[in-house]
Amino acid sequence: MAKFATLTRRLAAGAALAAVLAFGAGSASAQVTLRSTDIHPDGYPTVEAVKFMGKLIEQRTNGRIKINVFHSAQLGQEKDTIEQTRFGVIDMNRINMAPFNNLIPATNVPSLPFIFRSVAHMRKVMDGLIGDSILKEFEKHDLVGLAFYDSGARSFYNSKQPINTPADMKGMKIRVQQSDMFISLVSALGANATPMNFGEVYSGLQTKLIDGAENNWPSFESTKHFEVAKFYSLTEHSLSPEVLVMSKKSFDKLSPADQAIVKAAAKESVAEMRKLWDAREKASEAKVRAGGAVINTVEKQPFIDAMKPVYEKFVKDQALKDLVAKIQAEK
Ligand code: GTR
Repeated sequence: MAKFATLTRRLAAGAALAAVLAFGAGSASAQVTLRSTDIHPDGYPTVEAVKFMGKLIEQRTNGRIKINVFHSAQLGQEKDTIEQTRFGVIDMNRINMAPFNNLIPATNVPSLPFIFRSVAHMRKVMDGLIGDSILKEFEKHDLVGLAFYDSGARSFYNSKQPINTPADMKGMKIRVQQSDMFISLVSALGANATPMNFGEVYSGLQTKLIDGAENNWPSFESTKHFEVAKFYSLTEHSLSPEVLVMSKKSFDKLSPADQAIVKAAAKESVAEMRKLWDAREKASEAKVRAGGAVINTVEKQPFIDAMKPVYEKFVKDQALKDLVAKIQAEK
């Protein structure tokens, strides 16, 4: 109930703000400020990449179109912001693929455990025709897929002990994103999956409501989860990318020329994001190590072997099977 009230308040506040910033359709000189959401703090590579994209757009439209990035979950946690973006209350959303998994079946594929052999493989796939075909899927859901950003590799961390084999995870309560695929992934390893908003994980770990979670170096560091769950085990089980989407409602209000500017700027921000990402991964790793995190590598094969039921459950229809096969065939 309290949650619903908060959401309603947020939606109302969002709608009011959107009305103030609303932009007129078709008028070439109208000033447009696009509201973009991100749960990460200011300075995080995803936040900076969207700001960079905003600068490109501002230059190319002589200041007519701007992006205002609301970082640190000011507009809500990821799951809630999806609906708001579909309704056009939020114009743009930088978000992980996982919260889309239940809504858009194709988004499960790049989130699948061990689907990519390396970051280079992931980048090649997401930059090419396969990535474009996944971006297209968003259009069926009132969204325009603009670009994919890196999210590194997600690994498990917990407050109890290093994880070396799936057996070490037996019975552990592990927070996951709100995605049935991630629930299944964690269950297949013998742990108990607890879907939870990103913003609630620190206190969940601190109060022992959960034993652990999974994420990349920069998120493990920026959230300070390493302070309350120091064992970080390099399972690197998912390279589930970030995605930048725009509300179809907001996109349709732009002229075709401005739409092209937005699309091009989004794609150009990818290289900038990767530069920032690569540097941040190293800096974050150094920070958590210095902060007392205990890191171990793992032999991945037993984890890979345990993922069979996940593939069986989430790669059922032929279109998704083809998608998986195409990704695996990409050199
Ligand atoms: C981060 C990702 C966020 C969010 C978060 C989470 O790596 O950038 O978009 O998905 O993980 O675990 O909720």
